[in-house]
Amino acid sequence: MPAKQYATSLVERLENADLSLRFNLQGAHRDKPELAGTLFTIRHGNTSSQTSMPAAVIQTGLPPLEDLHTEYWIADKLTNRHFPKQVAGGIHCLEFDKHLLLSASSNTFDTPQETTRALYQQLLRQCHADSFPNLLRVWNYMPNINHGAADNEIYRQFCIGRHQAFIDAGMHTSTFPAASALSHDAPGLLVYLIAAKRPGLHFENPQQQSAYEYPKIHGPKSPSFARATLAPSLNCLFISGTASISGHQSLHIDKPLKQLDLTLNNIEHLVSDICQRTNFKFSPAFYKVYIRHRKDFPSIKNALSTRLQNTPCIYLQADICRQELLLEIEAHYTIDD
Ligand code: 3EB
Repeated sequence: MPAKQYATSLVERLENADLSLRFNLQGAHRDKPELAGTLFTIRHGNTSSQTSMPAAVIQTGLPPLEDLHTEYWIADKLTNRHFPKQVAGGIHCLEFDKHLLLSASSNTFDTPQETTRALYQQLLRQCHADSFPNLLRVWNYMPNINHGAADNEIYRQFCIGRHQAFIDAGMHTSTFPAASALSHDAPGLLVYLIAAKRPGLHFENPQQQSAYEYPKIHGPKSPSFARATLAPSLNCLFISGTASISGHQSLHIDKPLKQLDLTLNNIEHLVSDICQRTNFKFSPAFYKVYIRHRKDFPSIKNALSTRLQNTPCIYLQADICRQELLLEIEAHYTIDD
């Protein structure tokens, strides 16, 4: 699409923005009532779940590396939020202003390819049944992501199953959404996603090969995700899990701080490229930092604090989808007025 036409269509979309997302990170020792306007919360770690929370709660098995363990997703200018419900296949649904939050998990993950395909098929069926066919953002948390040799590795098998389900649902590379895929301490695969009536705009990073075009040395089916998805209807830019990868190659083996540097450079380059293409400005809202080894947490946190200044960060322990990667960072930006 020509740049001018593209910018115009973005402005139109923005003017139709339903709501505006905000984020707040919290730890334990919080006896405030639910934060006003909370749309849903993501609680990390196997903390005992609180009952009688009015908002939708998704619980992951990602161990937090410090006291902050809960993401509050807050909606300003929300006009309509349905009551959270559970539908066929144990899928949890929350509908809000032309968007759908879905989550589902499997009990086990012994056959990752088949389980992933089946879980995704159920989720995508639900999106279509409710007329929210456009994926804006997907999170994937699975047990033992690096177990299994070569192409039997759990992550690689997961990639095959996800791709099959996407193709079955009529999707292609141009509709793949921003995503993250990490290991967590739970027996099954947890997938949660945001889908919408209107499509988001997906972007690639000029410094990285598109993940869906990675060569086969990284697995028989390349990963199905975009580097970023702009969701004007949420006033939000979702940056996918990003790591120390240049082109398609992992760099800085065994050097966590160098990996951090390249990861942040990748994110900054991607965001400034999207700025240029769209003429929008973005402000960082929060970063989610996945670290493989607990011992690397203090030095990574120290380096990140200097570089990011006031951007809130949540730090979680997670194995990353390639054995040599020591960290991965996903980011959430809001569109400036
Ligand atoms: C990468 O850039 C690192 O399979 O959904 C990052 C984000 C990664 C999402 C996914 C994988 C995924 O290839 C890994």
